[in-house]
Amino acid sequence: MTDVKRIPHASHWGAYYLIVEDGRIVGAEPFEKDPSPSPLIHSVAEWANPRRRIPAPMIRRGWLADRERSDGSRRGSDTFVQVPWDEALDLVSGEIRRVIDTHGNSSIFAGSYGWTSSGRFHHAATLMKRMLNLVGGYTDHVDTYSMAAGPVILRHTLGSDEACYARSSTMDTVVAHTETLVVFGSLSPRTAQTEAGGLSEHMLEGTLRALVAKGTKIVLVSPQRSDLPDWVPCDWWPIRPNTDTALMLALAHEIVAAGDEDRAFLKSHCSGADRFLAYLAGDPDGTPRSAEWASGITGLDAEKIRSLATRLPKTRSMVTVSWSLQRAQHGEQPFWAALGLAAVTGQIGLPGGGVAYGYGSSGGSGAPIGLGRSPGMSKGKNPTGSFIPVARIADMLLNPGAAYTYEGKTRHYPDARLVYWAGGNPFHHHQDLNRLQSAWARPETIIVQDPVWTATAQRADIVLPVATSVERNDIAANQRTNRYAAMKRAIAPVGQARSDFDIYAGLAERLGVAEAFTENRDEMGWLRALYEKSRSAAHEQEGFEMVDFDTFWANGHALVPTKRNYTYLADYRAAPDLHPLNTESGRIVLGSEQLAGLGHADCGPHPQWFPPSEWLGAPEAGERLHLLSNQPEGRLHSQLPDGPASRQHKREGREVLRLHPDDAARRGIAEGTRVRLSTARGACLAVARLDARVSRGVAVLPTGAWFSPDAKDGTEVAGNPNVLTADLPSSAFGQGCAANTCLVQVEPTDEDAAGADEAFAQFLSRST
Ligand SMILES: Nc1nc2c(c(=O)[nH]1)N[C@H]1C(S)=C(S)[C@@H](COP(=O)(O)OP(=O)(O)OC[C@H]3O[C@@H](n4cnc5c(=O)[nH]c(N)nc54)[C@H](O)[C@@H]3O)O[C@H]1N2
Ligand SMILES: Nc1nc2c(c(=O)[nH]1)N[C@H]1C(S)=C(S)[C@@H](COP(=O)(O)OP(=O)(O)OC[C@H]3O[C@@H](n4cnc5c(=O)[nH]c(N)nc54)[C@H](O)[C@@H]3O)O[C@H]1N2
Ligand SMILES: [Mo]
Repeated sequence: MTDVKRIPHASHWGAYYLIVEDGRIVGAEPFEKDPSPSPLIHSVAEWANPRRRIPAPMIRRGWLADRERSDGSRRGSDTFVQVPWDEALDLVSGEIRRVIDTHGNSSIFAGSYGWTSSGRFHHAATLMKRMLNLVGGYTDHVDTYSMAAGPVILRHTLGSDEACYARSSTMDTVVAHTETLVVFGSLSPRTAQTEAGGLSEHMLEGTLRALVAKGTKIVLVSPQRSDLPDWVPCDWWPIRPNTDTALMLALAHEIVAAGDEDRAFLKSHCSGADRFLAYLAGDPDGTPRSAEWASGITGLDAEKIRSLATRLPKTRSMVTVSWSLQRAQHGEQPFWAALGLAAVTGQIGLPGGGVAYGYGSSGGSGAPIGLGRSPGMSKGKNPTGSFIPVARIADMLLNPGAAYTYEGKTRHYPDARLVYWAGGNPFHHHQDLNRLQSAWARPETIIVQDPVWTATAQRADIVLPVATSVERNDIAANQRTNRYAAMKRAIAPVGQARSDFDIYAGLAERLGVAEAFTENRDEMGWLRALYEKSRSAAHEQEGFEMVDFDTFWANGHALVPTKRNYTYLADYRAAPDLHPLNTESGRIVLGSEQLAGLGHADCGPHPQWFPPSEWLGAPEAGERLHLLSNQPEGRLHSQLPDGPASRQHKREGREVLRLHPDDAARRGIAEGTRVRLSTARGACLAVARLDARVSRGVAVLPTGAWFSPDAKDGTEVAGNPNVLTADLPSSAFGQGCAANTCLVQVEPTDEDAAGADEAFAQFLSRST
């Protein structure tokens, strides 16, 4: 008789049930309370497929022979030797010890950026940091690839970056109050289906339907009409990428020029407004930042800009800015300029008014606010205090000791000898991967802990195979969900895989800190303890009674307290002196003394338009297209590339490049043509799709293809945009990644290169 089980589980894309038949995952069913479940749940069974899994601990042959003196440039081409777990853990703990003793703790780079699984207990990077802090610490990273330039500038101008994450105004206030919603970037279930830690109810689609029903006026400012679902009527403004700041400045200028600005609000709630208004008026170069001025930069119609400027202060208006806008050179500016525009309308702190950052960028932004305390393991304290801005990894590896600036301070890169990565994929997430590849040859030792043979694991010295979330027990949670979800073990670990916790516990034992690391709890002991801590916090802080752990585990989910109908900065608006912001003036900063003092050429004392190094308005742009590498609809980044949700969006096993039919025709490209994309930094292949919802001059290639450079000429064959992008900082102030600033050559090709699947098969036969 077959044994069929329905096992509750969850991922960053939500809660669901795994249907398990005789120990095999045969399907997935959505969580019954999720109004818009993500199609990604049907890809989860792919974790069980051994094809991409790392079967056992593996050591690179050259490293095994020569250890820290091995030739790092062989990473990616050397073969691997399988070793028993005990030997692998001895080697890893030996390396940690050696590097601490010879070079100091800061020479261990364990920033380990990445999304890993949604489980809050087996969280790969947190557990690694917990272990390393017990032996003296490591070099960490700050900010994220998602968000760096934007939050950095907001910390200094709004006093906090929480408007971007846990504290943005809830979107129910937009439905109830907003009359004009201006979306810079996107507002789309494509990105909102995921949230770090997962959501058990996806609400954006319902919110959008409510806005449609109400007839709220929506202006979509984006190079892509598909950044808002087709069924949401809007006025589409196909802006040139990276020029939004100019439009925001012009809207502010026209409001001021018409005398419609809220003088009282600027005076009572802002500092440095004079500096900002003087710039709008034309200081210092005599160019007023008018609708005509912005029209020349953005490619938009000046009359339309002026009429929106008339409307914004006279209706309840909300400006929302996607996270993507600050993943660009000068990415600080659109976030700051949007704050300036909202301040000029005087609507900050009013329900449905002001500015929001990242509605829909992830499922939690704009969802009800979690009042509980999300369960999570403690990292402990890092005694080194050493860190780098997350996207400066290649700079750090290439230039140990070199000076750089960040948030107004001069700092120096540490001398990283050991790199330990768990739960992230830099050969997916970093820009200019060919440059990263050269930098990656530098460290003495690289350890990667992942379930699958990612491009990063392929380039490691020691590879530790991890059990995926479906092979262990955990809890999915975060500060924006209304329910914690049980992630129950559905199948036995594949091959010799072990859980992240078990791996670190084994290392902690070898490093003499086992008890401090495990606190004598096992997996289920920790889940119970973490859950009960959150449950008491809900009781003590909110008087909310969550069910006990056993009931939660039996049900598969538990409600947590949330707050709806929340307006960010309502308290500050009502009483600025009682609720001062954590800025230089205690007010919203529109003109910054700090930035004036720093004198950065690429981040000045007020929101400002700076032409990026690559954009369509540059005289040297020529025939190139502006490449946007957005989030893949059928995947989370590089994860589960063979699942049905991901496969559905590929052709020939490659990623699909979308471009306007006119741009395609001019290049002799038809639907389905194989194309070659190139910049001075690298080249990749993709398959063309013609799409009139993409603005002219723009090309869109989602992220997430497994980095697969062809052995002959290095052309990347799977369609990974990061061989094309530039590894430039947003500015000397924010140091964020600038993936969306990139001009590319696009041409048809009959290059008969291997596909991505063949490239992976070649790796396996060559290396293992
Ligand atoms: N060009 C361009 N590049 C970008 C972006 C862009 O817009 N354009 N976006 C950037 C952004 S916003 C982000 S957040 C990054 C994302 O970059 P990453 O977060 O690095 O991407 P993922 O593919 O999610 O990597 C997660 C890794 O964790 C592994 N994993 C899954 N579960 C477990 C587990 O339980 N334990 C362990 N140890 N490992 C596990 C997966 O196999 C995978 O290799 O990419 C950035 N890169
Ligand atoms: N399905 C899925 N969802 C995801 C993820 C995933 O991998 N898969 N990743 C998650 C993560 S880690 C993050 S950080 C968020 C990111 O969330 P976002 O940053 O909001 O997502 P993106 O898809 O990078 O960009 C959204 C849109 O911005 C537009 N855009 C790009 N540049 C510009 C510009 O200069 N001006 C204007 N006006 N528009 C521009 C593009 O048309 C793009 O489609 O998404 C999350 N959601
Ligand atoms: Mo992200």
